[in-house]
Amino acid sequence: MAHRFKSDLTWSDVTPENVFLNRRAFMAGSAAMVAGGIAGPAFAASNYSTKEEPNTWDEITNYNNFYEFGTGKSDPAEYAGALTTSPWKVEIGGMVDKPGDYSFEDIMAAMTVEERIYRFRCVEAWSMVIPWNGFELADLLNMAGVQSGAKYVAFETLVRPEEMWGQKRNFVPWPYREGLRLDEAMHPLTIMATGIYGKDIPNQNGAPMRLVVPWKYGFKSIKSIVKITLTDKQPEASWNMIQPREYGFYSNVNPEVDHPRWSQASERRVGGGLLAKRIPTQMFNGYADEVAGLYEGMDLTKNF
Ligand SMILES: Nc1nc2c(c(=O)[nH]1)N[C@H]1C(S)=C(S)[C@@H](COP(=O)(O)O)O[C@H]1N2
Ligand SMILES: [Mo]
Repeated sequence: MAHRFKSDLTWSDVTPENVFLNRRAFMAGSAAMVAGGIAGPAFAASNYSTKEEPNTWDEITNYNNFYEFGTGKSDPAEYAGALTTSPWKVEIGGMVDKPGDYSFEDIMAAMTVEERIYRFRCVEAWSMVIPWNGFELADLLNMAGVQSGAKYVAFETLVRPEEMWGQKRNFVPWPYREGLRLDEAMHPLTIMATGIYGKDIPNQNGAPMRLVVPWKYGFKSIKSIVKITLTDKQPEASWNMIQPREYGFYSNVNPEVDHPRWSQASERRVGGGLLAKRIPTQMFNGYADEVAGLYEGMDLTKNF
């Protein structure tokens, strides 16, 4: 079992609510797995994790954006239970050596799952801290074999209006789609999340597998992915298609570039209460040391 990051801190160290896993049982379990050489999910914390206090399970799973289930913040929690997430397959295609349908089980058997506690900043100016479990997207792309001409990665969410009532309305041109430049997709901070707090990711958060790109506005982190395409052209991205003046292809978190209709200089941390003081938004959502180099020489007000 690969273990690429030294574990120094997990969510159970930084959260007051030790409700989902008993830490001692967890440690004993990992030790047994290592000793027995049993392959299983490893939730070692990585040195990419923030030490900020994570939001609670209830906050993370009841305040969501997932327009396939409605546009209200509590709609996904109310309606996403209708989505069948097993069996699940992801079609990986385009400029790859091994195109095809990959089952969720086969993907999970090949990937190393770890914990990443990331800040998450929605373009609407609310934010959370979320203890994801997931694997690096680079590992999945490498499994499919990225060909040398590929420059971008395109992602699509499933279309299944019988289970996703929002798709009977034109909230977004379906399927919800997003894209990354290949170097962004291959960056070690970019993960496919499959869990939260060590449990399977709930439907409302994008089961069984959703993208998390922590230095970009939340809408880039596309949920319930069924298609990944390697391409040499900049892919279509839903919010960029709807209103390109307001939602750029890059959509890197940037406190100095306001949304045309509101400031991006500060944010409301969910759970702080409505009267809580807003906190300053950080460049690249606090991940500048890791990712600013990807955008060297680019005018970030033009390439917003
Ligand atoms: N398929 C799909 N993915 C999506 C969305 C959506 O409506 N549909 N909303 C996006 C937005 S705007 C945000 S802020 C995040 C919210 O993720 P969360 O509900 O897990 O916090 O999901 C993103 N991914
Ligand atoms: Mo968002």
